[in-house]
Amino acid sequence: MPPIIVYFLGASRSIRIAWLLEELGLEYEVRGAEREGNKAPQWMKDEVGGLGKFPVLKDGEVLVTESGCIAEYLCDKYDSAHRLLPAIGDPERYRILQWVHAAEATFMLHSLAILYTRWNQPDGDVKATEKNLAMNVEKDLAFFQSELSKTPGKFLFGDDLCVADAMMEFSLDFILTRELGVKAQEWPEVEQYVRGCQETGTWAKARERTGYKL
Ligand SMILES: N[C@@H](CCC(=O)N[C@@H](CS)C(=O)NCC(=O)O)C(=O)O
Repeated sequence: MPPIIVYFLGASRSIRIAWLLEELGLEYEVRGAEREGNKAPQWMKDEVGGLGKFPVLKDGEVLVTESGCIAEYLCDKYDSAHRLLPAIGDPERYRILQWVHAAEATFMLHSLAILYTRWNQPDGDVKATEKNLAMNVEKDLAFFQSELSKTPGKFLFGDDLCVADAMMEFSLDFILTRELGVKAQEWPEVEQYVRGCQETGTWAKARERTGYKL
């Protein structure tokens, strides 16, 4: 089998997939580059086709897009012990998948609205718009913190990492680092959670392999 290829765009959600590949102990090739003027280089888009957004995973003949879908694919195919994601039908699976989806469809959706406002409305009343949009991000982070406080360990479901953490770490780090709707209050528990994720050996290895920096 040819090695798994991860198409990795610098400073992006692609880190989720490199981290998961490290967690699963899989061999993989990193193919990618930094952005050129906020966009992925054309050669990357040409190689994978489709929408031209990254990460993209190539596993032999199988091409998978959308980081959440790639995460689920990798678990279903390579996590036969169900360490990162429980089996189909197990109620715990859906408690975990809730976060896999929320990472994109809630946390990134709400925070990107603020970033896009900054980028696209330079002459408008960005501050007032940001303040309104920040309410969603604040609710998201408050919910995350309250769920986190229910766990006895440092990750979302205890001391063992799962696929929810591999998805949520980037969303939260992105929100905190780009200061998207977080200025009204401090989020020490969220910061500590992100640090805990980044202190895992597999995250560090993924960063080293890919040159990732947010
Ligand atoms: N929902 C998608 C989002 C993918 C996405 O928007 N990727 C951005 C970077 S984080 C991208 O590839 N941008 C490059 C471009 O627009 O040229 C996922 O989770 O994979």
